[in-house]
Amino acid sequence: ELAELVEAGIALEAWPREWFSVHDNIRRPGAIFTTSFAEGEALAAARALGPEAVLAELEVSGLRGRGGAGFRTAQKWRFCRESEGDARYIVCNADEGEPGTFKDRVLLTRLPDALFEGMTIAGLAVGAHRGLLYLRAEYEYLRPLLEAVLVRRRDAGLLGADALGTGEGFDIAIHMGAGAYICGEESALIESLEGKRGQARVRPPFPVKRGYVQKPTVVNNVQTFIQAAQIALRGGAWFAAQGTEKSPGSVVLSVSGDVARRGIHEYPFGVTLGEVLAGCGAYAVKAVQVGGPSGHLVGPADFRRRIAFEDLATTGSLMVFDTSRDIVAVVQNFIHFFEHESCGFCTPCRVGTTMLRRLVDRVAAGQASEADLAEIVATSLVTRSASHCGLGQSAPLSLLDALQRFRADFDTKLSGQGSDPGFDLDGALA
Ligand code: L3W
Repeated sequence: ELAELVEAGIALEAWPREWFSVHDNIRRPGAIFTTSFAEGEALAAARALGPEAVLAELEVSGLRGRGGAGFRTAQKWRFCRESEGDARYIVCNADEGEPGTFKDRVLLTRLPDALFEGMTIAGLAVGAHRGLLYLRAEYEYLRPLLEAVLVRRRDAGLLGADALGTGEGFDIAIHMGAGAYICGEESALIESLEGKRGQARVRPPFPVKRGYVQKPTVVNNVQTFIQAAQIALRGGAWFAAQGTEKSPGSVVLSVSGDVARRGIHEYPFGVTLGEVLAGCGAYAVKAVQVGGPSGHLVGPADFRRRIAFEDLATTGSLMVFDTSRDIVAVVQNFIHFFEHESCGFCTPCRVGTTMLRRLVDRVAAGQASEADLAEIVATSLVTRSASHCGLGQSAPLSLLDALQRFRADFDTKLSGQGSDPGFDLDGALA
């Protein structure tokens, strides 16, 4: 249906609002959905400020990357600006592949001008003249809409020969992904942009030093660019007025699962998990997967924790499971995903995810013993510590959390057969 509307050229504003399910829980400074701006407004402010003052506002804002890791945006942009190179690049990571996460899809759909404006401002701040939007293959239906926005911005002089306002140009091209989850990792994404197979590079050097075609490159998430544009327009202090000291601004959460109001919920950082669950109409919650399968699986004991980089860190999603859910089935689904998406480059991830998938399948089938649980833990610890990139390092996290917090779900499935594990399972989990 959505694809048909795009093809028919029906204006975004006319699309049914409920399709986006955006629940704006805050109308305060820093909120992303309630503080959009007119086309060109933020860029005009950035042109007037100039690169140094834009970076200074970003520093004051304390903005941290909204792709998950929370690296300080001002620092990243400054590193790139100060790196040696005859060309620099701005890359937007719109490869939103984390299961349960769909905030960037909504942002791309609702605020595409703000995104391109943020990328252009990044170009101005670091001295780049080319931007690349790496768009998830599954979001292909958004491409005509985004291309149309690019054309309009070129016509308006907001992209093209004098986009930066100093006689210097900036333009943006869209590059489609091909469906690989690994390409959400920034260095694999860069490999993919260069036409190579998506495999994570060794970092350092970080992309700010050697990124796309070995040139200094800023890679940021969709939301990070939009918020940087808002900051250029309204100032760093405006943004830092909400959230916590270490996590300024708001968190935009994709909420799915056993809640009454699924969709995008925006809250100031520092909100407790329990407050968000209550706000979304969650009921009889047993577990919440925070930050997608690569994040952590938590239980009611964690509901008082704060969503912030310094506590329960996520910039992405909450998957809510009520008391009717079997946690073994949940983590079984996750480990199948990771085995499928492992790029196969390094042994700990390639073999580790396969071993874990087989073991969890055995538990789910009622064929496992206590020794298999011990094997799950031992294999998880190796996969977590020895994998080359974030995919393998995070693949076993939910499994370890599940064994720690929801052990009863595993124990009821054990066959009662098998040898003594000869392994301190609880000690390893602790
Ligand atoms: C310069 C240094 N730059 C770190 C930069 C680095 C990157 C950012 C974060 O992602 C999470 C995890 C995954 N000099 C630097 C430096 N940087 N030190 O800061 O880096 P890092 O290493 O802390 O995290 P990471 O491995 O890049 C870890 C998730 O991010 N992830 C993200 C996917 C995001 C998308 C999206 O936005 N559409 O798909 C993928 O791995 O799950 O939670 O920029 O260069 N000394």
